[in-house]
Amino acid sequence: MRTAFSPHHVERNPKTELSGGQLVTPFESPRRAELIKAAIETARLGPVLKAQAFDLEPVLRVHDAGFVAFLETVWQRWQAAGMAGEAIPTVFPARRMQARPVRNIEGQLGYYAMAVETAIDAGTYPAALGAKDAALTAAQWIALGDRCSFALCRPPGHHAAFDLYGGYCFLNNAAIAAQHLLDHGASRIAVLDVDFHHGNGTQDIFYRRDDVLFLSLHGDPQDAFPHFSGFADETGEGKGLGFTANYPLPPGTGWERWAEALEHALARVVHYAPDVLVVSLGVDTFERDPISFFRLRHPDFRRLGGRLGELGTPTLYVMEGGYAIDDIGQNVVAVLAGHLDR
Ligand code: Q9C
Ligand code: ZN
Repeated sequence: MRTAFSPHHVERNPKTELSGGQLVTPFESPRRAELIKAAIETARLGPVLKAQAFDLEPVLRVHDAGFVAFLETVWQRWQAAGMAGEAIPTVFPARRMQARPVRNIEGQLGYYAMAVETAIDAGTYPAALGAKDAALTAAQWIALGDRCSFALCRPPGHHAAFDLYGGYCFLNNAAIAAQHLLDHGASRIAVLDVDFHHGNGTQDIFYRRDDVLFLSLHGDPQDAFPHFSGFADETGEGKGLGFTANYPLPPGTGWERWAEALEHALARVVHYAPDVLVVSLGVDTFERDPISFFRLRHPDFRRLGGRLGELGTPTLYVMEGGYAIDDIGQNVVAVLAGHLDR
């Protein structure tokens, strides 16, 4: 199995995340990707290769052009406005206000943000471009016949919607890859999101479509971020009705209950018979994750990979969350090794 990786990820290294009313060192750190890369190499799962550079065309298939232009220019404009710290919004188009991308940079930050924990720094955009390159490179390998590949993306992507960033995400790597596969021969893609958090961005992008089946297992939005997306009654719209499935689960959920939801989701995948399965792989379901509340244990990640490998569908794994730094490499390797049955 090949892994695609972009060294540009290190360029995103913000000093701040708003958490519990304090500016703390971000949970989503450069070390995460380096530890995963090292664990894959140590486990000899296959080569870790530098991502190929793609242009913006595949990005603009799923994201708003104004949003991408905002990401491209926000840091320079924030600095030009004389702001001393990292770029964080302060005001939002809340209920009954005008949701318009006004010219002022603070106004634009509020317009394009879905959450404020995620500060933007000088290297955020180049890192986000590198993550999308990793996703597209690993997708290309699947299009050319690989049975399984891994996009070691950082920053993650699944909270990034058509025209929204937040939840540590800027470009939706999994959605960009899924659309690229559809544009290069696939007719149906299933995206299975096993990150602890609901993949609101991926859901948003494909909500009205029947060529992407989106399934997500996650902490109940009553209790967990992103709080306003991921309820069981969100099932798609228009011709996409029935092509979104959400499995919100309560605090303390362990393997038994989680695997029950997984089996429901996998039955839907098998019935849909996708050409490719894209897995939004977060390992923040781990029992010691610092910001999440599921209780999956290390061996459960191997079970997950094994179960996905049994489907026999070409599978693209796309890295999302996971913040238990001491265990992140081993947990990701467990999923991939389980899939490869080695
Ligand atoms: N007090 C991903 O896993 N806020 N994003 C958490 C904790 C943001 C997670 C609040 C969580 C974002 C890709
Ligand atoms: Zn997550």
